[in-house]
Amino acid sequence: MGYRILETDDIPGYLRERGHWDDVSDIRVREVSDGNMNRVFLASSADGTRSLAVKQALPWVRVAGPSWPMSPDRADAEARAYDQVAKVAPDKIPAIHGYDPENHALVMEDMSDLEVLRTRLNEGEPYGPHTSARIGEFVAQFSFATSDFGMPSAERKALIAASVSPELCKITEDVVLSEPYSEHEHNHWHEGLADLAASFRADTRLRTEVADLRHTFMTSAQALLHGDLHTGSVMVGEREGAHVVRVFDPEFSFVGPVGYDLGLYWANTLVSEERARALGTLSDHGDQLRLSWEAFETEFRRLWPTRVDTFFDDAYLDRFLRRVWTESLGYAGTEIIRRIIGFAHLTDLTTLPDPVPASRRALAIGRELIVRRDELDTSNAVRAVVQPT
Ligand code: SR1
Ligand code: MG
Repeated sequence: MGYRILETDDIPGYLRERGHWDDVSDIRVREVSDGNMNRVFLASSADGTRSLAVKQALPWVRVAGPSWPMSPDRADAEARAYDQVAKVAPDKIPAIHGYDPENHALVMEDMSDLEVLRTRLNEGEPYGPHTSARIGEFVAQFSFATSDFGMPSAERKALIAASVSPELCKITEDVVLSEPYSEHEHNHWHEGLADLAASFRADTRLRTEVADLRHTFMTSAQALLHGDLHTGSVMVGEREGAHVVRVFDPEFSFVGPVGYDLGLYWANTLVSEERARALGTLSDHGDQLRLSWEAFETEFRRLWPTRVDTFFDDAYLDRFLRRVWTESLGYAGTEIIRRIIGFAHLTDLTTLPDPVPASRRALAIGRELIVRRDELDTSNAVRAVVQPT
């Protein structure tokens, strides 16, 4: 039948065709699309006892419309990432009930009982004691398993070949790792930030450091990554008395530097901290970089004795983790900057009564993380950059 764009009314029939639901008369559907890229529908039974989510990639960037075409093959990358994570961290992703490559659609667990982490933080809630630890473990488990430490060489070469995602990587190379430092029609900013945007474009030291991070993004094939691990890609909540953390939306998944995933998460925690500081709701925000790193490092070291290639010795592990730390700081800086003067901004800042002071502070922090990443060797050193004097 070929690829067709699903509308709300198509979902009951689609779920029956795909073998997920027999009684179409029982299905109620609502569209809940929220991110920049795709459509999402929630289907539930009339009595509310059963529900599923359907996510479909459109042939364009959803928020831009058909003027920005984008292959829906990105859903293949998402399904592939979920397959890999399911082997090592199934408790940290939604249950996937099926992938339909013809329609680029995933049928998955309805997580509407949980809340997007960014939404919760924007409402003034704290992270709580477990969220960032689970994220650190997620990055460690996923990256270790898909690195040369956790996967036999030939299997990994096949994974690298299958996971090449040129179109989505190009988006990141452009909107995250170059456009914010050049004149580009995608860029926009609050008028109170125009001087900083101009100074970043003229900052040759900063541009060279970003070029280095960009080239590492393009060439370092350490592990399969989520690729867009911001606080809008994390759901949190309680189920049966337990704190639940689910990472979703890995459509930007590719084989790259592990620090890219940690760095994106760190950037978003640091921006959430600036929002909380501006609103006087600061709580545990300042602990999150440290907590996620400690959980990442602990889990990576716990997995290390299981490595398949033992030529990589313990001394190399220390060196590898140091490199991940340093690159994470650099990518955190690029994510902060692009979210303020690039294409896709963060509601953490845009919904502040006056976004300018917090955005200026965040931009300054982002620059520091990039240009001083080699010398910022502990979470306390990073704190000294972030903490107002
Ligand atoms: C055109 S896409 C802009 C951003 O939206 C996605 O969520 C990614 O973060 C991407 O960089
Ligand atoms: Mg997304």
